[in-house]
Amino acid sequence: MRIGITCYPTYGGSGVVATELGIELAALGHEVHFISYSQPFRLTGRETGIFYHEVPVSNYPLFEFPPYDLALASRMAEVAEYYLLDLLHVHYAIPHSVSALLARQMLAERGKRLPFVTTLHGTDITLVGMDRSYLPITRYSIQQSDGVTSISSYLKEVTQTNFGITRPIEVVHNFVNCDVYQPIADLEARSKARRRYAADDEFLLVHLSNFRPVKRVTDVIQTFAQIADQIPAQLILIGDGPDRSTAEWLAHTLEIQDRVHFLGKQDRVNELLPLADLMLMPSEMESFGLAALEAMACQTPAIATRVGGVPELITDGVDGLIFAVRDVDAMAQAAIALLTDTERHQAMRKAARKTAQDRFCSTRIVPRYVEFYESLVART
Ligand code: GMT
Repeated sequence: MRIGITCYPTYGGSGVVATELGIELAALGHEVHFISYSQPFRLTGRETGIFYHEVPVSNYPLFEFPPYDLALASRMAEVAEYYLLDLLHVHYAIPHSVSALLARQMLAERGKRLPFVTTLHGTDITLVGMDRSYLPITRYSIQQSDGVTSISSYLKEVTQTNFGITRPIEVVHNFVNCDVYQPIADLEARSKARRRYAADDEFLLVHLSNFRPVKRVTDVIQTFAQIADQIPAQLILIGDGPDRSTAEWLAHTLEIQDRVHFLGKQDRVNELLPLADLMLMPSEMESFGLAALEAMACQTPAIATRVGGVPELITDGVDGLIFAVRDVDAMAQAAIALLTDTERHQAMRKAARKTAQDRFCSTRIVPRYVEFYESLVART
């Protein structure tokens, strides 16, 4: 098939899923065309079967807000026509779904078909989408999509309830490539790489996010401060965003700055996650929790919060631990108890990898998208 994909190309879960999906589809022999304002950050531009089409947004003194949505719709229609796309798959409803709807209408007028799939990722529904200025148009474009998928059952229910969506929504969970995200088999190589951040007798914890308020990065620092007070430990934080400086300030205030390493945005998180013993993901909301899944595939279980779709990923006490949002004390005590119980920790590490492999590997999930595309193209 020839598939167009639009996503936010910057750091964020929806862009990661869209990019990884494109890579997997191309590996299966499909032709994938990314249409976005810049090249998705996990692409090199040299992948076979993947093409990137930039959306130029020209400015004009009259435009206080350059209309990206319109430029995107035009580019979608052009690319679909020139490259004979079978369908468009847009990730994150706002504004991508609306642009796809316009592109479909533009082509329909000229007798051409361009069905589109909208995948809902989370904040497009739970935060941004609930804003009154976006809600009616978001609802309309979801309703008008030829196919809609959601990354968790939780998000499907929220979309149906809060948006009054009546059309079918297919749940297709987030996925991970279990060959790319895996434990480091060579233990000596792992120890060597790990020594960049922690001594052999220290535990290593990790956090990975876009440092938005919803991620509660300050809870990561508070939790870690309690852990480091009781046992030897270091923390690496991967990513960047609005709450980074507050987190840095807090690390200094709590006098743990020497044990907290802010790594910023990293391209190859699959090389860092397997170095850690435990992930901290104390989010206010996660529609799924892709970062935890990526860590689990590397045999790094997560301490997370009982929110959104997280319980669809983590079975509490088996392949991770889940707590109430803000319960920093409980998360810290649980982390200490787990890390100091080698047998239980090892069992949880193995269970985490098993969950990723058995339920969320790209080899299981990506074919579901392909089937979904095929049924949609046959129907429209
Ligand atoms: O996590 C974010 O803030 C980014 C956001 C996005 O849409 O880019 O991530 C959402 O999509 C991910 C991939 O589907 C999910 O795994 C995340 O749980 C979800 N984030 C939230 O719901 C806060």
